Amino acid sequence: MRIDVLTLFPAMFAGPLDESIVKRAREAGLLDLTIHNLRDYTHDRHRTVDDKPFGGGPGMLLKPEPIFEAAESLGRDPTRVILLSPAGRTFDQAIARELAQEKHLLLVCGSYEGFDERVREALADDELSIGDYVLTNGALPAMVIVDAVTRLLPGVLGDDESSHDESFSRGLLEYPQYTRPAEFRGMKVPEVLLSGNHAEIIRWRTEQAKKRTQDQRPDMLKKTRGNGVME
Ligand code: 9D3
Repeated sequence: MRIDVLTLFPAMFAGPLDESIVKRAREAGLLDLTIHNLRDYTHDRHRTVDDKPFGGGPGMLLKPEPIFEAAESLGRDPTRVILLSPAGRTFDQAIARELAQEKHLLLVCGSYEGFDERVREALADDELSIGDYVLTNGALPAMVIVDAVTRLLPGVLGDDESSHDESFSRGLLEYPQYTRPAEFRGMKVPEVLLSGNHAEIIRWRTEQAKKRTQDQRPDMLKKTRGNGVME
């Protein structure tokens, strides 16, 4: 899969996408990721990317020309152009699975300044937020989306890592887990896990997962169709 990211803050991307699973995916040629500086698509001396809103009002807006020019100069058409903004629909695992099917994404990061509406009208296929809190710009959201989508690409995770996602536990929070030692500072691992009784262990884990989900994320139980599979 190819992902292009358009941002005013390319330096923010150094680090998170050069580590761990995303690094491995890039090295294996499974992910072709390029970060582009929006300012590189301006032509004036001051490399202007923003301007005042027509009709007045506070703040500035991202000008349409550099964004359109960047999108057009990326060559082979992206299969999905996605704006990142607090006004988008909320990114979730179902959207991550959908995006992982695409050949080529273009992620356009917003900033405190919004987009000129013509970018939405004539360029974007989609507009995503990563949640209801205010960030300074769309760079972290872009990294979040690249990370979530990359681990779903075929061949990126080992069999061990990926089969877990398909297991019965999907749609529920993780059950409590323990490793050695069986007793640590007086805290004991639940007896059932040491019992070797597999049916009993599965029952215990399911019950614990449901309890924890009810407690921490009752909204997740409403979202499933009773089969524990996340939509
Ligand atoms: C005055 C209205 N503000 C919206 C709540 C303006 C505004 C604030 C912050 C516009 C852009 C931003 C910068 N944030 C993003 O570009 C952004 C974002 C976010 O702030 N939270 C969650 N997801 C995202 S995706 C892009």
